[in-house]
Amino acid sequence: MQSSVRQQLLSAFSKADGGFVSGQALAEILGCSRTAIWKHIEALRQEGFELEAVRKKGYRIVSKPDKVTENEILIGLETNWLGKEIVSLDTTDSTQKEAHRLAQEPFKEGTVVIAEEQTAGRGRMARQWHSPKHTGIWMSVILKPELPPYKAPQFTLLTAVSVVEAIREVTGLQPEIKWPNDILLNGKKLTGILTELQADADRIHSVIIGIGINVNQLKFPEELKEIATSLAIEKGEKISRSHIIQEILKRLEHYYHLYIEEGFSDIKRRWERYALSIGKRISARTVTGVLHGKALGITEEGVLKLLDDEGVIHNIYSADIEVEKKAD
Ligand code: BTX
Repeated sequence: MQSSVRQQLLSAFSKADGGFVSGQALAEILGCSRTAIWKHIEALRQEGFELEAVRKKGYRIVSKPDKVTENEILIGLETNWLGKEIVSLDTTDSTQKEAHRLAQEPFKEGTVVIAEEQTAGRGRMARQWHSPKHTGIWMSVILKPELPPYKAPQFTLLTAVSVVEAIREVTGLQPEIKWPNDILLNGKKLTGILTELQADADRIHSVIIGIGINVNQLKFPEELKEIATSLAIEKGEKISRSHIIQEILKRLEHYYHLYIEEGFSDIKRRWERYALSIGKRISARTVTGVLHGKALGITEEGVLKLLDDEGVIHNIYSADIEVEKKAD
């Protein structure tokens, strides 16, 4: 089905909010015959949408498929531009890789790449990200802010705030952020964020934000068992992936505008509210060694400030941190 026709059709059902829309009304909105409408409806059914057709009333959506297809996300998506272009893949090596390729084309900002499965999902520093089929959210968002590259870490923090708030909204669970890019539930890793850049020395061309969320997995491979969790495990029920994606995209768009127009302070405040390590004693493993001390907070640039036992404040740009058991 052509993308614009599909968007119009889904937007008409979205506005009806579960109610019927007559074939005549759909034909007028889409500017095509009622026979053509019927064909479009059949195409949606093929994708897993359950649609009821009642004579003299028209059509209504009874249920959406539990897939993260383009249509699934578009229906009910409350953004103005972010995620209006969705590239949805059944399987791919890494959505980051695909997004990097697309970012070089004259693609619109806000394109989202999403996959049901990644065969080579990646984390920071060439680590692997386990991305099994149909269970998680594996997506990459392309943004093109006119900013210098040193501002890029802020996008990780802005994304973390968006993800935490989306999860709170949909599930009522209260995840915590572990600087710089993890979101945890009950001390276990639920989400990883990977912010990558296409940039020259002074200017960002594209920010590619990779978001991996464990949603409906009920078990993990041996090596992740002790450290990973999913929303379904924590909540005890299956969670709609597309609903979470919609809520994330809505907030990402909002905080992105807020950031560009008013700066980072509101987002920083929210981030610190959800962060688990701030004010606590931590150890930070950097490439040059391990630092111990109290996490004071983050700067406007998203840099972590650590006060060591000699009273020296360190700016930490990249590290893996652990909250130490000993009270400060
Ligand atoms: P990270 O380097 O902070 O975390 C990677 C580490 O997390 C791994 O070494 C492993 O210990 C653990 N891990 C791997 N898979 C999982 C999982 N599913 N749940 C919990 N822990 C896990 C985090 O990097 C950034 C991850 C971004 C993933 C997204 S998915 C969409 C996009 N495409 C892509 O290839 N990467 C991003």
